[in-house]
Amino acid sequence: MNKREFLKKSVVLGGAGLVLPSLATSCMTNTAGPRAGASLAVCDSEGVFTQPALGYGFAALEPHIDALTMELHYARHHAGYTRKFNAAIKEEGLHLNDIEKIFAGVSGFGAAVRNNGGGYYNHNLYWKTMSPDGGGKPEGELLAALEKDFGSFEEFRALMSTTAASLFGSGWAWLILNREGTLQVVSTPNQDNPLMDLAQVQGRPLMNIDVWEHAYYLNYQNARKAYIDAFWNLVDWDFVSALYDEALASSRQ
Ligand code: MN3
Repeated sequence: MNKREFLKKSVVLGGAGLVLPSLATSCMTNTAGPRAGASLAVCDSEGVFTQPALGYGFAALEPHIDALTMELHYARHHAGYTRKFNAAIKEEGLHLNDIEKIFAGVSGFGAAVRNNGGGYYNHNLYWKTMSPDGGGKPEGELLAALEKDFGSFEEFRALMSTTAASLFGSGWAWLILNREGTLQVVSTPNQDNPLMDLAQVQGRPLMNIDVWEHAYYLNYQNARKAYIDAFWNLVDWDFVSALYDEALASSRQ
């Protein structure tokens, strides 16, 4: 079997959930298998990180997020991070395609890996956090955990909104499962994320909200709070719940 055949075969096997030795093309997150988390970092057969398909049209999130904002955000900003992330990896001679391993050691790499790698991953999660069929509130285990750790779903939502609204400058607000196994709301500056070794609080991201001005300025101008209020009409709780289940499972390994 030549190298190309081996790599192709490995990708197929990886999708079936077999754990393989570390492969150059393994850009999935830690565990192989058909997981929601695997959609957050995708590679082609050459091991180049690619931008996952959006999954809905640019206009699908209207009236909460307008089509032009979505198009510029996905096709320009996010595409740019993706391109520059791959260039930065090449530049540093990194032979690491597991994005979680890159983030776990990101303080040892150049700023271009940190900023563009974060920009690549963070937006992958953001697009998945939202859906035209989203909104409402979660059910089941995730709802129970939110109630346990925040008092109620409404209190969680208020805390995440305030965290996003009060973040100074550009960055992200997150719901994470922290290392103690507790749900926590955190923010990160710029394109940092809670998987990075230099994050103030580390944990597994379950959902995020982009509060860079490019995420809302065309429609909401400086009214960040109005954008955040509208965001809750879009949250795909099925996806967030699937990530929560996977984060719990991996924390028990
Ligand atoms: Mn953005």
